[in-house]
Amino acid sequence: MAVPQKRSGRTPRARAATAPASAPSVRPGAPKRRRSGAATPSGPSGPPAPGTDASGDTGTIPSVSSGLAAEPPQVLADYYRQMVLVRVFEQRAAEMYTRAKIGGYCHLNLGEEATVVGLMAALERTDYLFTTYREHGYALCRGIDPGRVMAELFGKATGVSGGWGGSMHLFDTDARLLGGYGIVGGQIPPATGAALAIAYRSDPGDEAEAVMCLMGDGTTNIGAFHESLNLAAIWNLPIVYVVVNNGLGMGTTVQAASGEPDLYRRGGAYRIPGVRVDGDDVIAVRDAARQALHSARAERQPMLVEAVSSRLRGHSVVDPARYRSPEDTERARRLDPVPTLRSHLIETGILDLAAVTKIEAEVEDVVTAAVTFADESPPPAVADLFAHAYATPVPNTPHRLPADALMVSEP
Ligand SMILES: Cc1ncc(C[n+]2csc(CCOP(=O)(O)OP(=O)(O)O)c2C)c(N)n1
Ligand SMILES: [Mg+2]
Repeated sequence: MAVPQKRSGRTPRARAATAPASAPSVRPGAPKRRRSGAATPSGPSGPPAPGTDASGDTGTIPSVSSGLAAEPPQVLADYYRQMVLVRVFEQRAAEMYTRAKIGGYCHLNLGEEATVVGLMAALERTDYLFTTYREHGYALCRGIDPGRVMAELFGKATGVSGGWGGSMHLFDTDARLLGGYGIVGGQIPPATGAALAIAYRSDPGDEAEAVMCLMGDGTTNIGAFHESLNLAAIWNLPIVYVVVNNGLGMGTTVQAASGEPDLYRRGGAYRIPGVRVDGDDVIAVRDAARQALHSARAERQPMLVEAVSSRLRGHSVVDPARYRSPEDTERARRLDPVPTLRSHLIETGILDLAAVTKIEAEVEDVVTAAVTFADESPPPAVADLFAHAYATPVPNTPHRLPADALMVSEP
């Protein structure tokens, strides 16, 4: 397969087409160019510069956020509204699960709202998003109607995936949300492939498309993570891998599961620069993601962002999280980004109590309307049972499958 070549000024497609067939895409042992603007690694005599890898080898980048203080008030108010939307939507989803309106698996973003909103604020409409099963909030902040998201959780025909996907498989090509994956790490190869497609079809630049691929901390131990990062590095793909580090992969801590628990450094083996950011700070998350996306779209430099966050509840709605210590649970509550931003808005006079309460009441109404819409929507039609399946209906009918042309000889 012809692949994009390393560090070409030309587009990958043009370069691949003109490069001699025998030319290796990367000279073995050739030093890679360090990303411009990256923090300079310190020499052997001094400590590493802030944000750099201790070995000075991976080209990590410093945080660029100027913090909440420099942010226009209306932007902060909008982010607060979105965080409250995620919070209330997830609380209501948990309630609907206990009422048996939602079946199957259901994982919530409770506690991760600042990370969710910050990451989605960094994306352009033209960017592509691949995510995990813990993705309701991302779909909402990508602008998908809350009613369609809730209807998907209910398994209704009006749902964002037609009721076929459920909580873990939200998908919307208009919003460029390409899943929602229930298999841990399942999103990483297709996300990397989407970045490869972008690299083939278009030139790098400030307006170019890019891919954001989300995953949890536990996912960095999956083989596909390493294979994909390696390909992204040698092919110069416009992709940002984001690790949402909530400290736990189901009940297993990062320390117990990861040989390198500093997850922003896990791209180091592939010379992919990484940055760790406070996932409870919506502005810090947005700015780190924006900077990483800029490197991806303008320089075709794949990047890794680690957002350190906490989840307030169990792994899924049915997990009582008995493996967590009371101190850990208490810590997560203390760091809860929603009341933290609320207090900041009031204390700094950006919004008064009445304005904050109004936002919260409006969001409650939006979520109530979403639940009503989902509840009153019809289930998918039985006649459509096999509409999205590659297999033929049972009993088998002689209709042609996508791969048939490869298997049968045409007359
Ligand atoms: C390939 C695969 N292995 C195991 C599982 C079961 N499983 C579901 S979620 C999960 C933990 C993932 O943790 P993390 O990546 O940290 O994401 P988080 O749930 O914390 O958001 C596991 C092991 C799975 N779904 N797929
Ligand atoms: Mg996790």
